[in-house]
Amino acid sequence: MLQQVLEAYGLNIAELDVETFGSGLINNTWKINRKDNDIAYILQRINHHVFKSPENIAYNIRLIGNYLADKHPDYLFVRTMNTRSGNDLHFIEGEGYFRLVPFVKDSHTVDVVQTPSQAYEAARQFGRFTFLLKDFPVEKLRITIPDFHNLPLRYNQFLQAVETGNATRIEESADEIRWLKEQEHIVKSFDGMKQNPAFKPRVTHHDTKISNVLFNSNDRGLCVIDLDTVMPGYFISDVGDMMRTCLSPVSEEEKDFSKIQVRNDYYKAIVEGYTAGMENELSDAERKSFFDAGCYLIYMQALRFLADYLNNDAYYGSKYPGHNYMRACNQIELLKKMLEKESILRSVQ
Ligand code: GN1
Ligand code: MG
Repeated sequence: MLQQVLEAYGLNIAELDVETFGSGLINNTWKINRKDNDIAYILQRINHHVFKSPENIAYNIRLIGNYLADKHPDYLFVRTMNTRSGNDLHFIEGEGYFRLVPFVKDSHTVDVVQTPSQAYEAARQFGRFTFLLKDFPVEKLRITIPDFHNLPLRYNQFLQAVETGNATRIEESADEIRWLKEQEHIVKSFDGMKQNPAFKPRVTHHDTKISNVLFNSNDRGLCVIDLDTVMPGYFISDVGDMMRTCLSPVSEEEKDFSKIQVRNDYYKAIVEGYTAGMENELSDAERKSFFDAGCYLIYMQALRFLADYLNNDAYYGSKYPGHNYMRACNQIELLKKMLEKESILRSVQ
């Protein structure tokens, strides 16, 4: 299969080393290294059960790439490569959709954030990406996953799973279900945010974990990658998912919950980095909502993991029994720690 894909790009598998790459849950990713020189590529198979129209992703990337090349030619935008027949996606019946991008030389990604300065750099890159596209007509972007960060809808999907999901799992999760329902006020707060015109729809990345930023050898941020979920959205999505994935020293996979923490210095780094990247674009109301952003996204992920567990792991899959239950409990713990720090974190602006 890989041989066939690489041939479409004019590459000969005999001249290449291929390794699986990254830690994403949705797409498959490989790093392709040339044996004769240090040129490398990243190959991805897009999960078309999740992204129902991969052409929409390709369309958005083309539009944004052209805009940035025209208005901000200095920005390092990692463009998708064309196949020999000139397409930016390669489809193989029964296998799916593939795309190839060049691997940026001397760049690296970070899987787990190590210092507040890395968090600052990452947040600045996500802010900068949205800032550079502030005059781009955001309504032209196609929706690659409808209602992706629609919290009320995610909450309803969770309630639905509690009604119709696996009965044994529902019983086992009774405490977590009750606690998540008690936090419904977060959904109300999200609704209020969406109705407030001070929150502007902008070009939003929607998957802002640290591993989606390229760093140079001095650990300075270069650009953002993984543009599958770039769509119209709100700043809370990007800031919130950074908080979800950077505030704690351990990830959503950690089973020892005593290691989960909300670190004030990383929170400050995200606020300052994002604000710097966005220059003066954030409204006062947005600037006051950094804490809420973290709560929205952590809560949303807890709902998504638990709903998936109740639905027999249909979306995220599971590497061991109870995996999505464990992930949901991890995110609940993170949200509890976040809520405990509300007053101190709200004072960081
Ligand atoms: C998925 O595949 P990955 O890791 O980039 C998910 C995100 C979740 C994340 C949780 C399209 O992202 O929304 O936050 O898992 N992406 C999609 O690890 O559902
Ligand atoms: Mg992703």
